Amino acid sequence: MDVKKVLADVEAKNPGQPLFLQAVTEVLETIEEYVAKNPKYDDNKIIERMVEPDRIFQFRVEWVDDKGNIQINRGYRVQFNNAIGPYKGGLRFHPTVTLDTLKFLGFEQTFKNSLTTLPMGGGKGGSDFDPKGKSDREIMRFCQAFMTELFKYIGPDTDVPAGDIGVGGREIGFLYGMYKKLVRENTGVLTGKGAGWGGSILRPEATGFGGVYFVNNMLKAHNMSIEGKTISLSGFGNVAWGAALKATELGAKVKVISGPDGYVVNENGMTAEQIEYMLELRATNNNVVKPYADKFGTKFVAGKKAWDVAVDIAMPCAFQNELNADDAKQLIANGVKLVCEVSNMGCTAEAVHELQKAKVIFAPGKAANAGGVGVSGLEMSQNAGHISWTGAEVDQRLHAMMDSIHENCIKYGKEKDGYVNYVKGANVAGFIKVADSMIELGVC
Ligand code: 2IT
Repeated sequence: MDVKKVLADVEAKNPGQPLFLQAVTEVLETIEEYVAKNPKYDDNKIIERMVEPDRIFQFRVEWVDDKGNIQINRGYRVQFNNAIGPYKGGLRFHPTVTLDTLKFLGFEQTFKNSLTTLPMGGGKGGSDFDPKGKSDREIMRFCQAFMTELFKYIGPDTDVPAGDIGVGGREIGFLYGMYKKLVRENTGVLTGKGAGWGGSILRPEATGFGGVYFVNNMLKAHNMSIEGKTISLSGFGNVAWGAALKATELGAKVKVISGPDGYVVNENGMTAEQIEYMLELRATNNNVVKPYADKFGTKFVAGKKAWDVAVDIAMPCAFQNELNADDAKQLIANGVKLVCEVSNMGCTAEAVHELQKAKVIFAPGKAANAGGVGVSGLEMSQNAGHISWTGAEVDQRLHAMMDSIHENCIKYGKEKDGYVNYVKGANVAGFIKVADSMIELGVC
């Protein structure tokens, strides 16, 4: 594989899509060596086939706001690769969403889902709809309008969406309600459903819990423990909430959480009440963290990122490219031991380079946040079997998935000097399963 040529082709064919190009570049650069050693991949043009999504749907979503005005948004579903199972991946509702965003996320999802050990292909969807400042009824009407188009392209064995930024349990409820009305079926076509109507126990916590299990595995592999470690989390949404809950339970101190407006400092870690309040904050649809500081009397630093504060562990849990090279240098100068992306592509390529150069233990989102989609896969299994597992059963399977991903990262990512390149490990391991399946399935 001539990486430079493939990347030049991807750039030429996908103009104005820097996020997609960033995601593809990271994968191709880290799997290059493995692909070169195994000519079957080039013989079957696997790379060229993998960087092209299977298909993309784009549609108009029209709905009426509380004032009676007609609103128009754009909706998408990118079905990226279904070699190993039905398309699977979240829906993002955020004003920055473009086709570029969803192609990068769908591409990442293909590798991540492969790592989970479950048979799930990669997909992603969403809209430029901005939930900020919207009433619950407006959110409901938007979700219903979105589903009147999306339902044509999805199905429990075809494509199974879930939540992502801006889409949580409330939105999945409104989406699923409309889906059921349209198709008159109760199937597991969406995951992240409520526990009373087909959802899996632990799905809301799964991304954050899985992220912390992965951090724990990384620390153990480097003869350290999570107990007593200080942590900064960006965001206060579902992912940061789950991470705060599990990290605190395991004896770590969550020192920082943040929002687009700034960050708050919890000098002694977080209390159960403070962790619970994160959910309330998200439900206000205001997207600010300052009310947390007002409520609990903690320090609030306006307009700054979480990465300013000295901690042992930094976990980006909010948005792509939220941690850049300067942030990485600041964290390194402050003695950070480990950086774990829990958001998808939370670090810029330059930041990853800085962290790896300084030999900071670093994990990419597609490995560390796979517990979310992993438990979505478990929700699909429960729905297909018309059964529900206990929290303990789901947690045990989540643990097993995160352990497997960590082992694979070590297997394919350990370098000669002993440093574990988790990015390379995750990409190679994720690639092998999808690529080999594509070969076995033939050109079709
Ligand atoms: O990025 C992700 O893995 C998700 N948003 C979760 C996807 C899913 O299908 O649960």
